[in-house]
Formats: sequence, structure tokens, C-alpha cells
Amino acid sequence: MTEEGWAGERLYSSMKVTSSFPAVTALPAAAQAPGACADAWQGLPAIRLRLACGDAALVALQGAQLLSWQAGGEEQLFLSPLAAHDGHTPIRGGIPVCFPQFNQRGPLVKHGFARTLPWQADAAQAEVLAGDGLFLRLRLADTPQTRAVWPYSFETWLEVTLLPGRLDVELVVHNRGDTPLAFTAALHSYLRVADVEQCRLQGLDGLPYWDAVADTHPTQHGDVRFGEELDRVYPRPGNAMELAAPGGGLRISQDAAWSETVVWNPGPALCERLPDMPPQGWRQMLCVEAAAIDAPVHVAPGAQWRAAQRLHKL
Ligand code: TA6
Repeated sequence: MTEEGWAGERLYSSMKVTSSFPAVTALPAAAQAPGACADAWQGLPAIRLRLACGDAALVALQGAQLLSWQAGGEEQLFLSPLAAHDGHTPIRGGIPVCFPQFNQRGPLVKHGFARTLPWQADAAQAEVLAGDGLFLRLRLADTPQTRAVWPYSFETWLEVTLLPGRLDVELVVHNRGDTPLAFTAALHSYLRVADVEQCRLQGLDGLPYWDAVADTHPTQHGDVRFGEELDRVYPRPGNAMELAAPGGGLRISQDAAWSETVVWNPGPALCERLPDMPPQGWRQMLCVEAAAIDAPVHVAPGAQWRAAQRLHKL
């Protein structure tokens, strides 16, 4: 966590935890109390964070994937009701971590292996932040299985900071080998909306982009609107974006190390063909992704790279 004002304010105290990782039994009573606790989603191990103000988050250990973020009493992330939960198929929705490869831009499985592997985390290690906040770190390191497809020694963390009305998600990549490491990555955030056709994404006006559907390179004029399949890669905007939606919105920002912003909505036709989406699911979501994809990120031996995406409920 690098956000000004919060650094150094963590109280390194142990949380009230009623069960330790990797318990997979849902604990509804504990889940209602402020703090961090082991929980489950569809039988998969997860950690629930809950603030005194009522805001909450649920993170699956599979992929260190945020599955839910509730702020102001409303769910902010889209999670498909048809999402896979077999423990190895990508989960459709929340905030998948794409690493060490974005999409099919390389020889690895689409969006990299990190989103389907089990990460390590312990609710007991969650840190209480002064005021009303929680910080949780999840960890993934290389194994013989990862080295067989990606020959690097690495350690990566996903750092989740939950504050009232706000969720910060930061990816940290540490090269613990003795050769340079290169990767592409994204935080593939699925934002929940009531009707995407009533929404506008502001803050990308004037930027050139790659339209991956048409394979063209136009310039954005005005706000981004939704209705048909949309899959675009923009350079990171200089200022925060705003998702304007009836009844509320979201401010979305990303650190400069995330050099691109991807905006994706499958639209009705592609949505029909996605087995883990309901036919009308495209209306309830849009992805605004913090990405580092046009040029691979290089990390020198022993060095670290880190970058956050920050979501603020408006
Ligand atoms: O980030 C946009 C994108 O790369 C799209 O091209 C689309 O494929 C989407 O991700 C979802 O990918 P997934 O593998 O999760 O179905």
C-alpha cells in the first residue's frame, strides 16, 4: 500500500480470527463482524474483510481474485452467477489478476497462470488500519509447475486495502532469480452496473486507442458508451477516470506503472457465446482494467515492480 496518509498507520495487531487458512467452511457469524476471517465461496477458500462502517470484500485464494466489494451497502463488482467454481477454471467476474501474460500475447495460457493457481494468505495476518481500514496481502511464488512453462524465479503479492468507500488493489512482482524477468499483466476489474447502456466512462477523451474488435487505431471522442462488443486498449490517462452511472458512480485511477487501460464489454452477441455468462450479463458489467501490456515490464534480478488500481465510490 503506498497511498499517502495511510503509510505507516497500520496497527500490526492480530485480527480476531475464528478459523485459519485454508479452512473452506463458511462462517456466517464471523463474516458479520468487523475484521478479517477465513470464509468460502462456492466451496473455494476465501478471506472476508469487513469494516466497522459495513463495507466489505471477499477474496478467493484461487487467483487472489476479489469476488465482492460492497461499499455504501451496494455491491460494486460484477460476479457472474454462472462463474466456474471448480478450483482451476478462471472465475468470471470480480478482479482477476492476469499475470505473467495478458490475453494471448505470448505462449502461456490466456491471461497467464496466476488467475487459476492457489495463492497463499492468512486472515490472521490481515492488518488493521487506523480509522476504519484493513490490509491483506496474498502471495504467489514460482513452483516446478510454473517454471515448466515460465522459467523464472519470482514472488508476487496482491495487496488489498479496504477503506470506507474505497478499494485499492496493488500487484507487486519480485524477481528472485539471477536473470532479468519480463511479464505483461492486468487487474481485469469487472465493475457492476445496473444497465451498462445508461453508463458513460469519462476520462479517456482525446486518447488514441487500439480497437481490438475492428483492429483499428482511432482516437476517443468524448465519453465511452456501451451497447455492442467493445474491447479497447488505451494509454493510461493522466487523470482519474469516472464511471458515471444513474444513482452513483466510481472514480477509477491507476499508478503510472500500469501503462495502459483496457476497457471491455462483450456486448450481446459475444455474451451469448460465453458459457459462464447469462445472456443479459453484459448489461450488468464493464471491465476497466489497469494493464501493462504494450511493452513487457522488465524486472532486474532482486528488484521489485509494483502498481495499484484504486476504486472510489462516488
Ligand atoms: O481484457 C479484455 C480481454 O482480453 C478480452 O479480449 C476478452 O477476451 C476478455 O479479456 C475476457 O477474457 P477471458 O479469458 O476472461 O474470457
